Amino acid sequence: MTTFDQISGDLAALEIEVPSWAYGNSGTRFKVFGTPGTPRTPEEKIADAATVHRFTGLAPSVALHIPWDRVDDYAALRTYAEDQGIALGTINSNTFQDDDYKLGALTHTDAKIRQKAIDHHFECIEVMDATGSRDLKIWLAEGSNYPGQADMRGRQDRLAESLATIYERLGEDQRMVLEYKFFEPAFYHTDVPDWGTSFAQVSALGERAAVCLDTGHHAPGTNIEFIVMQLLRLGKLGSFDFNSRFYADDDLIVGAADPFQLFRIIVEVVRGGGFKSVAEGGVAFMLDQCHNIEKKIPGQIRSVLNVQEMSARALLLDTDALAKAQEDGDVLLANEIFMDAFYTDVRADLGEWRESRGLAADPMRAYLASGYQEQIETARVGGTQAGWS
Ligand code: LRH
Ligand code: MN
Ligand code: MN
Repeated sequence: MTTFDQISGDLAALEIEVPSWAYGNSGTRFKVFGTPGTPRTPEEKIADAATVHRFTGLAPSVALHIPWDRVDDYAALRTYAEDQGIALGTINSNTFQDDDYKLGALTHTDAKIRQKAIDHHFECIEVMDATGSRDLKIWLAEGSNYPGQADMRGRQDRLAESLATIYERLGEDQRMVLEYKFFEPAFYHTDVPDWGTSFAQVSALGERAAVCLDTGHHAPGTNIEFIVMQLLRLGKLGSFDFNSRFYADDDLIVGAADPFQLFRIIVEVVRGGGFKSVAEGGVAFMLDQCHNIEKKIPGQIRSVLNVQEMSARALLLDTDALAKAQEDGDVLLANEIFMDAFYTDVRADLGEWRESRGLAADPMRAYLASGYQEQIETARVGGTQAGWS
């Protein structure tokens, strides 16, 4: 049996990047509900992200989305974040909210529009230079709605060319991660619909390009941990966008809909050697979520705690005993060992572990008692929309 003491060192490597857009108002295409205290500026989003880190010790960086978080002076934004105790993380490009991109961006048949989309990515790389960010994350909304509408093959070729042009612009210490999604907003075909396409595209680019796996971007029933295993095996799992879903890309709190799936995913990350700090080359853990009806900061606190809890359980898996049971062909024992780790209640141990590191045993209660929520609700009026809904 693995004990909690044995895993506490590994657990300390856990870093979860939070998305700036989780702090803005968001919703569905039916309604965006305003939430009191919502940030009005990128700085206020960063302050909220820093608050999540202060209470949990788990979220040392915040991802930005350009243009949602566009500012005049990114170096100043970086200093602002560092003064708050966090770093600016992944820079997300956005080619899904411009009329010019209705029929495609990096894949468009018109070279001028492709260049415009490439230039946007060059701008993102300049932002990264100023913010000190390592990763450029690309998610493409492009595809088609009707059979025959587009030449899927030609689009794939243009995509390869556009990505290569962007990749060449990256600095030595920068990476590109290419996110896939099986549908939405395109409903017939999507240009990067699955891990295989993302893998093929990033493999053609080179060492510093990898796949981003958003847990909400697969068909229901997909064995996501198999994909995690395969990408780690191939050395191409760059990052996660964590969230949970009941139906499609619901962007609910990670671990809320299916904690067992989150556990299984993290087991494969550990198995594949990816459970390390980002500095040591681990897979980047990010959240990509929205809090449409719940308060945003507590929603983010719950999310990072869920990841921590499932990470602890995954680390507790007795891998030696499991390997033996697997080799012996002992189906039921192997499954029992696996489930034992999943069913272990780590909450009390985690509480003590946090206290030993100067944090509150229960970060959620500590935040709610801190007065921060009341303070922002009074001070901020007219918070911004996250941008995508
Ligand atoms: C697309 C996506 C992608 C975007 C984010 C806002 O569904 O997952 O990562 O950048 O949502
Ligand atoms: Mn995503
Ligand atoms: Mn998504």
